[in-house]
Amino acid sequence: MNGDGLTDLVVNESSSEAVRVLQQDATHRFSPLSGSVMGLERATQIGVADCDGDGKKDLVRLLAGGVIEVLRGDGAGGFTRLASDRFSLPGDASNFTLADLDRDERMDIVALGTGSASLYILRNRSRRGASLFELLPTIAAGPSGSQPIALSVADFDADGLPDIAVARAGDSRIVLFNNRSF
Ligand SMILES: [Ca+2]
Ligand SMILES: [Ca+2]
Ligand SMILES: [Ca+2]
Repeated sequence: MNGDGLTDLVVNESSSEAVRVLQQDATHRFSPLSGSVMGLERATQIGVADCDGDGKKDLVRLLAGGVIEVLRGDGAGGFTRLASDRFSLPGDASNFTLADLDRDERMDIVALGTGSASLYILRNRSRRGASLFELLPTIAAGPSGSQPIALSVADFDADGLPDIAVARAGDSRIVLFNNRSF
């Protein structure tokens, strides 16, 4: 997170509703990076990716009400929170994954709708210094009551495009969504 070549940890603290960055030193010990703790709305999940292509890792957070918030990293372990870096999904989401679905080298967001059995995709249209995610049409992840609970992205048919797998608790199935959109 601070560009020193050593992998750091980002911790989503649900008790204090904060994010904390733990930096690794050369002896492989982790210590809190000063100024890295942010008082935030509670997030159910966080992810790390360089969303705006400036070479610095950003944080992606899933908030209640189906809101995705991007905190832009400064490359030194600090993050900027801007009101314009929030993107609404059509409904509440239980979890998300980051994947470059259209292979434009910008990480897109795939989220699983809560209760609605829906897949939500936010296509990354960000430019350097400006986060922008465009909501694509919702995809049905299964019939109502199929309870999708987990998703994963990988190129399952080896055509070079990442596909989406959804695990459903209601009918005990794993369903593949072949990427033909891009
Ligand atoms: Ca960035
Ligand atoms: Ca992309
Ligand atoms: Ca594929």
